[in-house]
Amino acid sequence: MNTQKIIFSGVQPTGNLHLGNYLGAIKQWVNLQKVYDCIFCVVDYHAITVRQNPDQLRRQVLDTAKIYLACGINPKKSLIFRQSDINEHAELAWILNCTGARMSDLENMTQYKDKAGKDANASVGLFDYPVLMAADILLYQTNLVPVGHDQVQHLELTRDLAKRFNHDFGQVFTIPEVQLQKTGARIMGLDDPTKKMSKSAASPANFIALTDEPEVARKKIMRAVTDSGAEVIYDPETKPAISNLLTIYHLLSGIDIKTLVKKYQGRGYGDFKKDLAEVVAEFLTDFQAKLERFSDEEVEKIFARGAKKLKPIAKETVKNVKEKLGLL
Ligand code: AQP
Repeated sequence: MNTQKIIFSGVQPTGNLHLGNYLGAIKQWVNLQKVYDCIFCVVDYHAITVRQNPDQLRRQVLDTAKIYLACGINPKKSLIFRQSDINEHAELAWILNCTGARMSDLENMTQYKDKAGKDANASVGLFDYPVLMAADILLYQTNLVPVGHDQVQHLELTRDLAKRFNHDFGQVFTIPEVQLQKTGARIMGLDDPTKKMSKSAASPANFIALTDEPEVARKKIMRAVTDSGAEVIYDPETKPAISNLLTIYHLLSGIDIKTLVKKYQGRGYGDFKKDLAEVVAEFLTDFQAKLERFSDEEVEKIFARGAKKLKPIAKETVKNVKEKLGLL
């Protein structure tokens, strides 16, 4: 690693990665890797905060890395690794649990409230997930974390934990900044534009998975809920559904939103959706052709290389932390 900015981000290998994950997070990774030292993790320890089928999890870890590669992450430029290959993630999370994280911090996390709801059987891991995320980021002295909007609150906590530790025990951690896309940081569900597109949504009509058959995706776009009225207008407040579809169209085609609005003036939702369905289907066809090129063996080699380079950095951070605490 040289002295330039360090970028860290990751995705949970749970369910089907979707257009929200791509447009909100992974797409910006591809550009960032041209300029910075990037580390992209498949965060399997996060995945087990809810019960997983072991065989399926093994498969999804590899498939998630293949998605990174098919999206354009270059393993010769960026490091890709599996979180559980570096045990310092869990070790630092425990230390941060004890040194800076407060019950009140975690009780305020909206994602926990959304996911656990009133389920008394929700795991402690699900509650504590933001502290593990902080450990992931802080281990590598990360400067920038490119994520979707739903992770902003977790990033704030990461910054707080780092500041508290540095203040209470002495300087160890770099304070990371969040990096959001100008548009696309919050892609909404196709079945409900008031909630974000999510892998764990109750209905597959909520999302376009990156592995959806192009024909299936086409139908999902045609059936996506729309707003009252018939005009293609960009106004997320009053027209959340059509604004979300315009955002997806813009990000996949590169055509700016103003031009799209002009193009569909007076033409209604039908024409607009038909064209967007085509854009999405073309994107998926191209993406899935790339996805097929990567083998499990290749991914395992990329993971091994990532872990080999990153383990010493993680070890060094944990050593510094332990020294400050009197554990070494
Ligand atoms: N709808 C979204 N719009 C923009 N960005 C999004 N991200 C997730 N959903 C959207 C971003 O994708 C990255 C990886 O997310 P994750 O898999 O680690 O977990 P998540 O944020 O909880 O995503 P999901 O899809 O909603 O998964 P489940 O349903 O498993 O919780 C992150 O940068 C996230 O911001």
